[in-house]
Formats: sequence, structure tokens, C-alpha cells
Amino acid sequence: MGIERIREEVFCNEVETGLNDAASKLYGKPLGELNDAQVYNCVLQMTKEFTRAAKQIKGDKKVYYISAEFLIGKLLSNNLINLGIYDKVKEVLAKYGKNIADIEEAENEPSLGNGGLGRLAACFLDSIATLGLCGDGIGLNYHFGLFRQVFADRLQTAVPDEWITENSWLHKTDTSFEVRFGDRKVRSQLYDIDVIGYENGVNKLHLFDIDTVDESIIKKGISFDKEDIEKNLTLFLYPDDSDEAGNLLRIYQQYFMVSNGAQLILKELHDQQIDLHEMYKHAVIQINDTHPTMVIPELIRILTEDKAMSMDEAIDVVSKTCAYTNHTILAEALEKWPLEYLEKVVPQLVPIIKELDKRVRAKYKDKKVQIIDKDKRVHMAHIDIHYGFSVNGVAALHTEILKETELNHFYKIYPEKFNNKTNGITFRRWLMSCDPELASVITDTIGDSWKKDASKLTQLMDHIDDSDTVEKIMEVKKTKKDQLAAYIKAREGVELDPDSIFDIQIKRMHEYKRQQMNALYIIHKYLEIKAGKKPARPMTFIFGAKAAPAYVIAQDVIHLLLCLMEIVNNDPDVSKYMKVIMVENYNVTYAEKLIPACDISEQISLASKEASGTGNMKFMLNGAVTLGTMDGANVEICDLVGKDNIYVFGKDSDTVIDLYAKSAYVSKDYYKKSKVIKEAVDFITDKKVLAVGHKENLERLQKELLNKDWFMTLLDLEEYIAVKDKAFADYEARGAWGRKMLTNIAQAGFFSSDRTIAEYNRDIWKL
Ligand code: 26Q
Repeated sequence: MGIERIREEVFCNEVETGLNDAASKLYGKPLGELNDAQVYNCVLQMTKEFTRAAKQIKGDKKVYYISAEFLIGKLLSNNLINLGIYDKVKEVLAKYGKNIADIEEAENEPSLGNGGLGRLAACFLDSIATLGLCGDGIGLNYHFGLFRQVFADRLQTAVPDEWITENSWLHKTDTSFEVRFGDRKVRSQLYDIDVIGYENGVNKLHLFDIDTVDESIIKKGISFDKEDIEKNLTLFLYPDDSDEAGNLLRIYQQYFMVSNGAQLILKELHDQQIDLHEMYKHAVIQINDTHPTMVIPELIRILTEDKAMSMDEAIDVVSKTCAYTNHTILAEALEKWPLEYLEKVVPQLVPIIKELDKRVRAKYKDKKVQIIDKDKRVHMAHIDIHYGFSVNGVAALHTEILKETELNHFYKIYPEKFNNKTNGITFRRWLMSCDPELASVITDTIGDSWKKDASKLTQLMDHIDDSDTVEKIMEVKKTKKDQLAAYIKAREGVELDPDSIFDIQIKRMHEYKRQQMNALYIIHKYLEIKAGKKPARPMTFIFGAKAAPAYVIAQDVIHLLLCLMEIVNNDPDVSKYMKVIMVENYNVTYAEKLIPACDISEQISLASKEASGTGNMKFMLNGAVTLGTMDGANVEICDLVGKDNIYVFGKDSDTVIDLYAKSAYVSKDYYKKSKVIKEAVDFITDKKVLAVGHKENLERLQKELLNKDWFMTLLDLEEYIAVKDKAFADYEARGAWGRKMLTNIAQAGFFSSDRTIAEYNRDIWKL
């Protein structure tokens, strides 16, 4: 027996013993007699034991990734894969009559993020540990993550989504700090979650909380008493995604996070007897968007007040420690807090912020780079740029736009601070875990070195003319479509045809992402079919999206989609040829089912508005072909796969930026000029739609498109229809389509977050 085989058996025995021990300890019963939820708890217990035995990553310098959101999703299968015991656990469970997929279902999803920014933070933690880098996450332990979405009367309603159960991945620690809000004090409690690298060591995600949170203050839906911070501080993740007005509670949360983070970092440096004048040699703080920006003044405050540093010294050392990532150019998403709010919540930071602003004013006359503007609003990003050593965008185009337009004034002052780090995704979750069938075809074709080095996926290009490989990839896609159809049937009660084309748009609901443009395409197809023009193959249009509860137009788009779903799916003339489905409560878990089953990936934001996108990367990795604008990381996808393997349409970012600058876009002109556009927009308030929907919502949405259309839906609609039709037609040349799929998979290696993190480390962190 070979040594490998012996090791495997030892491992297998350990897994089985571990599971049985957990079963008898937790339930006093053998594993085979437990229900799925109980078995889940046993696997959780055993995984924690395995993790305890794994190596804790150490280093002379450490990165602290501080973020208001960590959208980690379910952890079980990812952790088992990273520990290298997934197959063993599956085998042992099967021996006891349990299916690992059912056990995974029993885990609650921690939805501790809104969307891309939070999910990126989670992928980054996975890659930091996988590369063996010493680095922890710092965030908040929200008792309720993003709301659970429930459709009622074809409208979105929001209800609390509890995720913490008696047994969870959280470890209660002995760490606790005092946090002061003016003269009110609260005491924090730190919980940790282990971050397990792929076949490597373990880091930590530190989530701060307070013991006095009171879940009983929740009233109807997700409303609650905003006043009593002792009861509500970490109760909810804010459901805002880039367009919501902030308020005091958000500032309370942000300060609670950064004050705890700063104290934790300083304590760790103190434990290593580091001279704080040299803290930047041992610590680097990556600030994820502006939500944690107050960590800069907070550190300066502590260093000057408690650690006897001069203001000059403190500013110098903090500036050498902090780096900032920008995730948006949408003006409304850049945080600007009224000074008066900060005075109410964190008066102790105000003199520091004023001092930082004073120094900027003394040096630069340009008002656009001031921290406090004439309306007494504090521009959080400006603090990061002046008092951090690195500013990065999240895709090549995004970084160029920051440098040339949005942050051009700063770029002129600090060209050396600006750099690009194109986003990435962890292949452990977004391929190995969610599409093991595809992972196995890849390994059969090129071996498994791609698992540690994603750039090896390009070896698949050697097989592009090998019809066997292409065939296998297409068979996997069909399998995943069958699985998704079964899942959707069970959850939503809608029957999908797995032989139809699965066209999928899943992401937060936002006007700039233009789900409304996709809706107009669906209307257009519906009208064509009604007029007798039948498509070559049935089409399935799938959506998943949550909208910020206060974002009215986003709610209206959801309403329109739910109305179209009702009309299309119940029209016998049409439903043979097309179906529409908007899945309820789209989240990470749902994404893991939808992405592997996708044929066409909708990435149709208005050029210049989507900083990067990361869903686009997940889809391509799973063999979907992108239909997209030249925006965010789509530009890099296009460069990698070539024009034959992506469907590109729409005006480019230069044109769009120019239209904004000149206020030259008039949506009505497009409506008047084009019969197709007019018919589609008019249909929003057609009697068929009004019969199933609400007049108020539908009229408001239609008016918005005709009179404002801030994100220029009608500008790109005709080209979108033409290019989408072309994609559907090309799908019929099955062999050629299979080669497009393979090319996309082969070129996706660049988008591994391992590559992104290696770049952060090389250029910014230098661990
Ligand atoms: C700001 C102020 C007040 C309240 C809420 C907010 C807020 C909350 C969440 C602002 C922004 C967010 C989230 C932004 C986000 O997810 N951005 C996405 O980041 C991804 C990772 O870089 C990119 O791929 C996406 O393009 C970008 O939209």
C-alpha cells in the first residue's frame, strides 16, 4: 500500500471517528440515527476540531482587512474543501445513509453583506489564507444580515433574516474593549470565525458585537427603534447599496467597528513589543471603501492621547499604515457625513478631523480636495486619499476613470498613490464547490495543477478543437441546468425547460445595472411572439435581485419583472417559447446554484458605472458567455477571450461620460425615434400589465424612463436587442458555442482572487 493511500485511510478514519464522537457528545446517539440538522452540527463540530489542529498563520507583518461587510455565505463545504476532507466527509456520510448536499442545506447563510463589496472581502480572506499570508478581517457581527426578501402582491417585502444559532462558526473570545461615543460608553465582545486557506493555514475573521443587543425591539418587517444604541448597534446590516442616505446609526456602527479594530491592532502590536513609531513595518490596514475610514482619525487620536505621540508623528505613522480601496464612482455612494452628525456621535474625532482638514487647506488651495466642504460635510474618501499611502480601483477601466475624471484632482497631487487591482473570486467556492462536475472534467483534461495556480486553466485552450472535451463541458452544463430546474421547481413552483437557453441576470437591483433594459427586451420578445415571430429555441430569463427598501424605482423594476413573469408564463401562446422567473431571496447560496447553470451572463450596466463586477467572473469561470457593455471588468474579460467569445454592445465609457458632462442625453428622443423602443416602453402600462400590477408603480417607472432615465437605458436598447438576438441565434451552432464556453473557462484564471491578493501583497502590503 502506497504512503498516500495510507495517509488517506488515516484521514478517513479520523473523519469517521470525529463525526461519531460529535454525535455521541452532542446527542448521545449514533450518527445514523440523527436528522440532517443534527448531522450538520456534528460535521460543524468535527470541522472545528480539524481546524484547531491546523497551522495558525504567523508573520512579522500582518494585513488587517477592515470592512463593514463580509458576505461569507455558508461555510461548510468551502471549509471542508480547504481542509482537504470534503470527499472523505461525503464518503463517511454516505456510509451512514446521509447525502452531503442535504447536510449543507441545514446551514444558515450568514448574509453579512449587501453585494459585491462584501463578497469580495470574503473571497479575499480565503485567498490571503490560501497564499499563507498573515492577515485577518475586522468587521461587525450583525445579528441579522441582509434582509430576507419575500414577494407579496408582486412587490418586495423585507423581513429579518436570523442566522446565528446555538451551534455556529462563531467562537466567543476573551477579547473586549471599551468604546466611547462622547460620554456614553459601551463594551464590545469579540467573536472570531476561522478563515481556512486551501491546503494551507488558518487566519481569523474578527467580528465585534455587544452583549446588550435586543432582538425584541424589531417591529414590523425590518423596522426597529433607531434611538437605543445599546440595543440596536449590531442588530442589522444596513440594507443600503450605494444610493441610500446614511444616518446616525450607520455612523455609530462604523465608529464601533473602527474603534474596536484600532484597539485590537494596537494590542497585537503591543503584545509583540513593537515600537508604535514603527507600526507600519508590522501592520497594514486595508480600508474597504469609506465605511471604515474613521479608523484613520481614531488611530491618530489614540496615538496622540494615550500613547504620547506628537500629532506629526501620529499622522505620519498612520498614513504609512493605511491603504484605501475605492469601489464606486457613483457620487451618491461616496460617503459625506455632516460634521454635525459626527459631533453628535463621536465628538472626540472632530478635532482630529478638523486638524487633518486644516493641514490639507494649508497645503492645497483647490477646494475640491478639502476634507470638510463649505456645507460642513466631511468627505470620507478625501481622508483616505490624503492620509493613506495607496488608493486603488477594482478594475483597469475603473482605475483609469478615477485617475482621469472622478479623482483627477487627487491624482495630480499624488500620482504615486494610485494603482489598480482588478478584482477576483475564489475558485474554491465558485468552481470546486458549486460545480464539482465541471471541476472534474477540467482535471481529467489538464490535471489538477489549476487548483493551486489558476493561470494553468489556459492549458484548456490546447483542447479547443477536441470535440470530446467540448462535448463533456456541454454535458456538464446540461446537468447543472437540470439541477437548477429541479431546485427552482421545488422552491418557486415554476417549471423550467432545461433545453431552453438560460439567460441570467443576478445582482443587486439598481438602475445603473439596468435590469429594466432586460425587462424591455423581454417585452419586445413577448410582443414578437404574439405577432407570430417564434424563436428557434425557447428562452428562459432568470433574475435574482434585492433592492434597498427605500429605493423606490428599484422596487418598481422588481414589480415590473414579477408582472412580466405572471403574464408571460401564463400565456399559452407564449410560454412554450419563453419563460420569466424572478427567484425569491437571491443570496450567495442561490448564486451557487444559478451560476453553473447559466448559458448567457447579463452584465449590462451603463458603461463607466460598474466599478468591476465579480458575478461576470463567476459566470465565465462556469462556462457562460457574457453579454455585456464595455464596463468594469467586462473590458478585461473581452481582452482575454477575444471578440468572438463575448457579446459586446452599447456606448463606451468615454461617450457616456461626455453625455453626462454636456447633459446631452434626452431619453424621449430615443423613444420617439424608434418604434421598437416605443412599443416596449408603452407596454409597461398596457392593460395586460395593469391587470396584474399596480398602476402607481408601473406609471412611475414608465415616467422615469421617459423623462429622466438617468442611467440611459434607451440609449443602448436597440443595440442590446440586436446583439442579444445574435447571441441566441449563435447558440444553435452547438459546437461553436461549446468552444466559446471552453474559451471562457480557459481564460478565467486571471480572475482568481489568489492573483488579486498576490498583487495587493506585491504592491501594497509587502508582507
Ligand atoms: C454608503 C453610504 C450609506 C449607506 C450605505 C452605503 C453603501 C453600502 C454598500 C455604499 C456601497 C455599498 C456597496 C458597494 C458595492 O458593493 N460595490 C461593488 O463593489 C464590487 C467589489 O469591488 C464591485 O465589483 C462592484 O462593481 C461595485 O458596485
